[in-house]
This record gives sequence, C-alpha cells and structure tokens, in this order.
Amino acid sequence: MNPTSCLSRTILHRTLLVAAVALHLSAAHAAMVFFAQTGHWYEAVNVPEGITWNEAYTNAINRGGYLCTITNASENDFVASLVDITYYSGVSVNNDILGPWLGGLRHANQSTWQWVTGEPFSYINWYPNQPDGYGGSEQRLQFYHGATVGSTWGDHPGDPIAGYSLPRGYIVEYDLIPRLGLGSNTSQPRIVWPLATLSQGWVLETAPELSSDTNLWKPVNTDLIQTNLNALVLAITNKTGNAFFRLRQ
Ligand SMILES: [Ca+2]
Repeated sequence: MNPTSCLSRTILHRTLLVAAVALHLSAAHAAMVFFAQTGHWYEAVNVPEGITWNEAYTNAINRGGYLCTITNASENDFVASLVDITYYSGVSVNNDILGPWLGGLRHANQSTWQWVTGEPFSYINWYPNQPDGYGGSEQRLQFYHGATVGSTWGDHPGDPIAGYSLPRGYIVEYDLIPRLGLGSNTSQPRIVWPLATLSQGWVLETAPELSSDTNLWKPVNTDLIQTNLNALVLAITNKTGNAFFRLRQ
C-alpha cells in the first residue's frame, strides 16, 4: 500500500483526547485560548520581524491548526481581543498599520473572498472603503483599523510591497488540541502535531490495524520525529502495510 492511502486511513482518537486537553491547556498553553461559542482554540502568534501571509499559512498548518477563520461577530470580537499593537506593522506611507494575518484570501482571478477552510465567507467586518485591492489584485485578509488597532478588516497583498512593512503576527485556529495534521508542500506525506504536546506527555503511537488492544499500539520511535518550528513532524517512509496513528497521553 502506498503511503498516501495509508494516511487516508489515519485515525484520530478524538474522544479520548477532548476532556483531558481542556483541563491541561489552561495552565501550560496560556497562548492557546478556548472559545466556547465555536468550541475551537485560538493562538495569537507574535512575529516581531514581520511575516508574509504564505509563511503564516504554513506555520499555522505546522502547528496543527490553520490560519484563523472568522464566521460571526462574537468570534471576531474574541479573536481581536487576543492581539495588541505589537501584532501590527509599522506605520505605512499612507499612515496606516496592518494587523495580524487571518485565513481569508482572494485570488487575482477570482472575484470573491474565501476562507482557507472552505467555510462560507458570509460574515464580514470590513473597515470603511475596504476591501480596496491596494497593491494588486492578489489579496489577503488581516485586521485593519486605519492608523489604530481594531477588530475591523482590510485587504492587502500577502508579500511585502513598497511603503509597507509586514504584519507582525497571525492567528492560528485549532478545531481540537492536540490535532494531527497532514503536512503539505512536500511530495512526502508527513504527520504534524503541536510541539507543545511533548511537555504534556502526549505520545504519537502507531499500530498496524485499528484495535482497542493496547498491545498493538506502540510509540513511534522518537529518532524518527523531527522538530520544525513549533511542530513535531513524522515523515512517512517505506511503509509496506497499513499504518494508523494516534496521539495518546
Ligand atoms: Ca473559525
């Protein structure tokens, strides 16, 4: 069986994880905050040197989440409350500042906005005269409130443009923590999950079949696990049979 089909059958033992995680994260993962109305976790990541949208997008996936999607006003207010001016760019030539990246985008050949998750882009909270397509038709979403910090939105190219410095952060949203994800941007399948789980005693286990027999589940050899940014990464190589994975504490 090829690696891709193995991974398609990867199983997350979510029911085992939810309760324990909720108890743990309040102390050890202060940066990750639970929002009951969505049932999701959010993490504001500060990047003092600035970051492009694509880098933020990849980092969010490597952390086991995705760039934040905002689908109602309460979620918007909550997420905006996680950031301050340190997440914003310097003042631009047009006397405004760019807030942290969110998971919204509009491609140059598309007329409508979309979320990275495919959720409906129905709730909107644009700042007056936004989106304006400034700097090009390829646009990405961020908090924008003119020259001040605020919860409204603006559009801007994801890469640096003249007269503007990059936003100094982004927001990661997690459906569940910890969350196994499949790596992208590579021809080799990878499993990724948050580095923070290591100090909490979470272990990646593998088994040749799905079974409640705990003897079948073995910890993955830690020599095979690499650290990449804030994620742990397992590259899938030379699998000759079924392989299932789960995080277990
Ligand atoms: Ca969301």
